[in-house]
Amino acid sequence: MSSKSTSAEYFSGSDTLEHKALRILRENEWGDYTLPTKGLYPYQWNWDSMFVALGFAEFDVDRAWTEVESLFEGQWANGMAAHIVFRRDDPSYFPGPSVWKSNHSVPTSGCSQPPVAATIVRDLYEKDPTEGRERLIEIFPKLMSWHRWFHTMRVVSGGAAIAVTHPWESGRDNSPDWDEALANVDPTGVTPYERKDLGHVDPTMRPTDAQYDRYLKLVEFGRDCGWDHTHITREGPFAVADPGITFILMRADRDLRYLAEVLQKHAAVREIDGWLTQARAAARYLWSPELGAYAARDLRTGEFASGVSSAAFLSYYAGIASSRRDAQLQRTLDRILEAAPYGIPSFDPAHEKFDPKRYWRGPSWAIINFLVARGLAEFGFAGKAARIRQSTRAMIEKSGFYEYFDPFTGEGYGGSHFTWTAAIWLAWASPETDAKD
Ligand code: 9WN
Repeated sequence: MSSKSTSAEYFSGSDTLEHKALRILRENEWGDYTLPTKGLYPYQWNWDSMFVALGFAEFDVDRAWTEVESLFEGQWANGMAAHIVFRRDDPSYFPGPSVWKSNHSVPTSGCSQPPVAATIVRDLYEKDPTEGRERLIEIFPKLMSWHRWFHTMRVVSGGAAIAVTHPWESGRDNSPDWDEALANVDPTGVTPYERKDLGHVDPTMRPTDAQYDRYLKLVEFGRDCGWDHTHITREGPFAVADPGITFILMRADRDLRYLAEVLQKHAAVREIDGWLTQARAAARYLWSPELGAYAARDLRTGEFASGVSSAAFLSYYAGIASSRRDAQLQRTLDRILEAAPYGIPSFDPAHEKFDPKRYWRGPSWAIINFLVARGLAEFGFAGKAARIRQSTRAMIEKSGFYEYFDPFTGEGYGGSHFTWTAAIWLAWASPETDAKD
């Protein structure tokens, strides 16, 4: 284990970024789980927790496993690992458990989030296979049933790409990827509510009220049908094939398959192989020749999103290679990285909908940068991966541990003291991690 294990230092007031990052993780710990950041997000979020586990793994692998295990306290009987695990009611966030009404014994939201967990479990296991084996045995069936849920409940019949039925499920809430499909959600009659996020963050950095009305309307639709996920995906007002979740799940399937081999779970290996037979068809469905990139696609209309989001470049992370498409995809990526020194911008800077400040409509996010760069490095694009890593490092060095960053100036936006940014610093972006190269 690295010098990070000498934990006395991080409460000693040392001002190195490494110690600040460690403090951010510890200060946001809430027993066995960790908040994204106090105030703005006072509960356990699904993919946040998994990135946080990666950060913890740099100095406390046992605590990292605990973070993963606690997330699955919010797993439903049908397999879904919920996007928020509430456990209690906190007035600083809306919508809370009384709005979602999940009917799960630990109150949760009613949708899921990008399934990075199996990949991170593999990372934890590989750090210490001897210690990790018992924990892997426990968590493995939970990961299987969550992936099975995606492959059955979030696929529209005959399709291969994974659908999101709420922008919150994608983890990229107000991305222009959802604009057209969201415009078809009628917000009439939504129960009046008060936004809490605007009490924490400047409104120019957050989704609009019109978007929030539709987010809430979709929650009401799910709640009113008793969270019948089959019905929501097939008949609900919003179902969009998401390159983010599709590619993240594809990668997670491959890592889960590896773990199934480790545990000699032969039936599981066969089941995962069945899921992976859909991978190429899913990628084909999401490819837009006009955009020169993978893109979200409205499952109700077949229409592609109007522009390129950073999720387009997760195909490498997913293990998808296609020489013809990749040549075009690389040109698109080069163009976007050239335009934005603190890339990857979450949406194409050349597009009219790009906004460098507003959440998933332009800002650069450390977690996406990490995932995309990881995939690029695995496919031999070492220079580009290093460039994305350097710009992630630079924006954190410049501004601190913000939720997201201006892709032109590196200025930090949204919540501060943000745990996933701290975790990505510790696991991947800090100069200390150069030793791993
Ligand atoms: C809704 C916690 C979460 C992230 C998401 C991000 C944001 C929530 C919100 O914060 O979403 O889930 O209220 O804005 O978009 O990716 O997991 O950090």
